[in-house]
Amino acid sequence: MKTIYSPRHHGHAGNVELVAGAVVPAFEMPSRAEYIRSRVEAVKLGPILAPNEHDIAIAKRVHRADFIDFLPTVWPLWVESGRDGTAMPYTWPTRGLRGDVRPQGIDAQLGYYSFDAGATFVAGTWDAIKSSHDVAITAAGLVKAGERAAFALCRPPGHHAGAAFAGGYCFINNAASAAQWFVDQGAKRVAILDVDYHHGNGTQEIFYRRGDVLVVNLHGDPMVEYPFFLGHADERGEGPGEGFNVNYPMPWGTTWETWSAALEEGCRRVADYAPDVLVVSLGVDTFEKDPISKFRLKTEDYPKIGRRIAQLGLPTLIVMEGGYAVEEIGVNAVGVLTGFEE
Ligand code: SP5
Ligand code: ZN
Repeated sequence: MKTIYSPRHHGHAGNVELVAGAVVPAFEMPSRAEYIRSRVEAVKLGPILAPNEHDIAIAKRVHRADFIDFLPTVWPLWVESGRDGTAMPYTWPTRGLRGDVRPQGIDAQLGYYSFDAGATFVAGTWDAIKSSHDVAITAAGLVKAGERAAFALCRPPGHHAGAAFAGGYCFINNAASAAQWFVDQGAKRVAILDVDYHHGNGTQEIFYRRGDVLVVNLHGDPMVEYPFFLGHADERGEGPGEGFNVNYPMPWGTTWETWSAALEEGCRRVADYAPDVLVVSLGVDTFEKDPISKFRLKTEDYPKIGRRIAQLGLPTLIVMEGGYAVEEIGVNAVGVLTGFEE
């Protein structure tokens, strides 16, 4: 399997996040991608290739144009306002406030275009976001050209980003944009299988009213787990999308036995849908030692995930999302890929 990777992710570095009322170094850090890249090399998974540049108009097929156009302006506006450090929002348009009027100034607009304080900007962030999207679309191109599978080593990740908001370390929804790209290239049906520990709220929102993109999510129960405000089992899609969104929320402490049963059901839903192509949102924050997550998958479980997904027999684009046990992220993520190839 070929891996698409860009060193431009390195510019998105030194960010901070809020944990329990304190400002701490962000869990989503550059070494994540480097551990994965090293492991791809160590196991000789296949060539590691640079992405091609793709028009950002591709991302505007799933995101609102004004949101995408805002992203490259954040850091310059932040600096213009006399700040440095990490650009981060602090106020959001929740219930009872106006979410339909775009206010002025960097603080107001950061809040308008996000749902939490978890998608922060430094000088190199926009370039990293753009390169991550290029990685996803380039890897999608390999699958479209006939490769059985390709690995998009995306960083920053994407699945929390919705049509007009960033959040949860995510800015552009790489998996959603790639899925839409397949549709625009002629795919009649695309399935997205999201195995990250956190619910892929952005992906769900983007495709919620569509029947041509099936979205299947396995994740921590939003009653107790981030992102808290989406991901329940009764969210099944709306209108033409009715029945084409499937959520498997699971409790803290979930082990392989329960998780793999949900994977089995999810894979059956994908198989019944008979898509032309599958996009996997691959997070390995389901790992027992993940510092921000509470499932208990073991390193030996990840190849089994890859094997089950491969059994679907579909052209498959694998897009990197989360995973914060940094030293083990390479072994676990690449474990899925080697399992897929067995
Ligand atoms: C792509 C992805 O996996 N995004 C996850 C975003 C999670 N943001 C919330 C982090 C909550 C951190 N809680 C830390 C507990 C440390 N003991
Ligand atoms: Zn996650």
